Amino acid sequence: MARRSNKPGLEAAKYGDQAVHRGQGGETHQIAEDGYDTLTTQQGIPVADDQNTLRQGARGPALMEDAHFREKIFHFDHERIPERVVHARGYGAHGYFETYRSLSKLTRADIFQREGERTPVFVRFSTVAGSKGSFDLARDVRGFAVKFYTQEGNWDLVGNNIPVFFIQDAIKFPDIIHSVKPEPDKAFPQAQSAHDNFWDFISLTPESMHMIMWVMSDRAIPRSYRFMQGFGVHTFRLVNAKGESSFVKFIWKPKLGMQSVLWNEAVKINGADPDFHRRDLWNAIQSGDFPEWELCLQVFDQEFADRFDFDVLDPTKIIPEEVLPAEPVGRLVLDRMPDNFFAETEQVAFMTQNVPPGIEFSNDPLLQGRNFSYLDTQLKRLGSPNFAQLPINAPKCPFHHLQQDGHMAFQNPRGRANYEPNSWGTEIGGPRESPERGFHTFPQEPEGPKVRLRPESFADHYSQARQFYVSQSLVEQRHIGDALVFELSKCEFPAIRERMVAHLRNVDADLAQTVADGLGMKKLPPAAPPAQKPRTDLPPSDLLSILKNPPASFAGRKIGVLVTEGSDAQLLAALEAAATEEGATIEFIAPAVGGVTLSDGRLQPAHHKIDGGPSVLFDAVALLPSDEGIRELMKLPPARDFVSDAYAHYKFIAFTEPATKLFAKLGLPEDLDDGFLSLGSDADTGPFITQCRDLRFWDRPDGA
Ligand code: HDE
Repeated sequence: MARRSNKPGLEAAKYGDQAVHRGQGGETHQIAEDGYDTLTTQQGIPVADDQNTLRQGARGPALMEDAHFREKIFHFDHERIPERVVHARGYGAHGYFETYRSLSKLTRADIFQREGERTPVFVRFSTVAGSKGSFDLARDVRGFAVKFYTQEGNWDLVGNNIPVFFIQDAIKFPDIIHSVKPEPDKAFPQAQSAHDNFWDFISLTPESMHMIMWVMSDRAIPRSYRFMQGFGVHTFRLVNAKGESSFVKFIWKPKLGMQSVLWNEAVKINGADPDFHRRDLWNAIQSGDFPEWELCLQVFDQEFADRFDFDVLDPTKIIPEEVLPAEPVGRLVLDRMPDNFFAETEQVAFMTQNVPPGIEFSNDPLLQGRNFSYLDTQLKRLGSPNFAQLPINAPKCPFHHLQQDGHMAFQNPRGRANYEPNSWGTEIGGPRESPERGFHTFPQEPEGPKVRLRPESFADHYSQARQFYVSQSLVEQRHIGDALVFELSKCEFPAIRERMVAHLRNVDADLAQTVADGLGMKKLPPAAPPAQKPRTDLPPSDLLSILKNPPASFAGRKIGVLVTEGSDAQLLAALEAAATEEGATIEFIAPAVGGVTLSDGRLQPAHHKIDGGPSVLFDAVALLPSDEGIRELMKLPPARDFVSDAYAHYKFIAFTEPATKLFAKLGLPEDLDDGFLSLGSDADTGPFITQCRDLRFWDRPDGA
């Protein structure tokens, strides 16, 4: 059991089998050592009995003087804090950011001055709509929030895995979020956009159409956090030491490439393993397979902004990389899980307004509104203006300010100076401003009178929605159509469905027709009147597609290997070796978790009993039953589901001959397609791994 200790100076900790627990600030704080393992109260008073309350007589009433009981229950009663109003469900990790080169020509930001410099980071991934206890594979945007602990203060790049947003002005944020959250009278549906309120709002908000294309695409059901891109979304500003400014968009690209799951898989994964994404990140980092992303910058000047097709301040628009390439400037590596979820992942407070000198904002009205919102929300959630003193939020560079007191202040400045100017001199007079080092805001000229007005340049709501759609492969386009049909089929009000199809007519005629057919709509509604005529001349951007940009290898992926009594030991060893060589992992699934005895008499323990390890949890499967094993397997419904799902989800399937009996029982075509690979006893398993690099065999006609 972990015990809390205040013994100073201990470097290593040991409890149970686990050793060395560093706190988020690097200090050791959960310690139990010989001679130092007595349970105490928070006041340090040793506890003699933690099993029974103090009572008057063995069967008598409890006594109010039981301070240990009172303290324990009091603390338990106060364990919960409000969950985040959005992005409540999340998972975080520590790591570092390493620069490829100096960007001093572009920015004076200290983090970008020196080649090869590493800056510590904490990253939190999240879903948006669901509450803390919801499932990982909701169809939703994913948060991708990075806190860089730079030498000139914390920089929070609070992004998403989608480069645009639903709305153009922060004043609409409560509305979009209310609409997607559980309906207020019913308190459901949880973590889902497939309901009337959401689509009602969307169908009345044409500016959301571009974002809707992304959210209905496979981007909204990522295979794991490790396989998704991240985006700063807004246009930001970089300012160099001479005070020269350029605009920038930030993009994170995963080294392992992008990958998503199918909707039918997502639904099943949520039942089989609601923590699928958490588990994936945990397993990867704990096994030393550290995920990496490259930070890429799209840098441009005012002249580019003036001639670009859309307003660079409009957060519902992207700048296609074919128009403006994104240059890699550094890498992010996540290499350490938090010691304690609550202390770090739950209490981390990201704020868009945290930018160090050299990085600034544009006038994007969504970003400006966010800068206002994030401070408020932290106070509500963490309950004290001193939340920046929590180790996960505190800067790792020296910091000096004259703010003091308040709830939970444990870093009040020493000495008599708590104001400035003062005449006490720097020794005892505290910190002073520094015109040289300090943050100077870029002196942008104001524009025009005070107005509540949406600029004309934000009026095109459909052209980039169309560009995204036509940039997708046919498979991906089909998924977008299916997702829209699924979601809108959950809307009870025909008028909402019709309004959506009316918008889709401005995006793409085929898509509108597909969705109308899927909804059983007898007649197409007229196209929605657009604020500005949609363009059809924007060229497709292949980089917007996941499938057109496949990964270079099967590294980081997982193969589910179904084994039975008597499975071929040699084959299994060969498969494991080939997978490891590729950087992929293998998990064994067997009729019982205790495992199976292989052909060479060796016991192979299983990771999963068959009904706890469905094929949706894996990227590819190998079915290696023996002659005797297949008979038992065929009697098990989960074994049948394992195979039929792998088939329907277009997965690559390696198999030994006995498995064909199961294929026949499931009614799979006798003439197996090229997504299947038969393995003999001394087979080379390399080709199967090579095949798996394509991730799915999309040519299968009867998939999900
Ligand atoms: Fe957020 N958002 N947001 N958001 N957001 C929050 O801050 C808000 C927006 C994003 O892992 C809240 O600490 C407003 C865009 C992430 O802790 C809150 C608007 C993008 C996270 C808030 C937006 C984001 C948040 C809730 C419209 C992508 C999770 C809890 C103007 C660029 C950070 C919290 C974490 C969290 C407000 C829109 C990303 C309430 C008002 C656009 C990744 O402050």
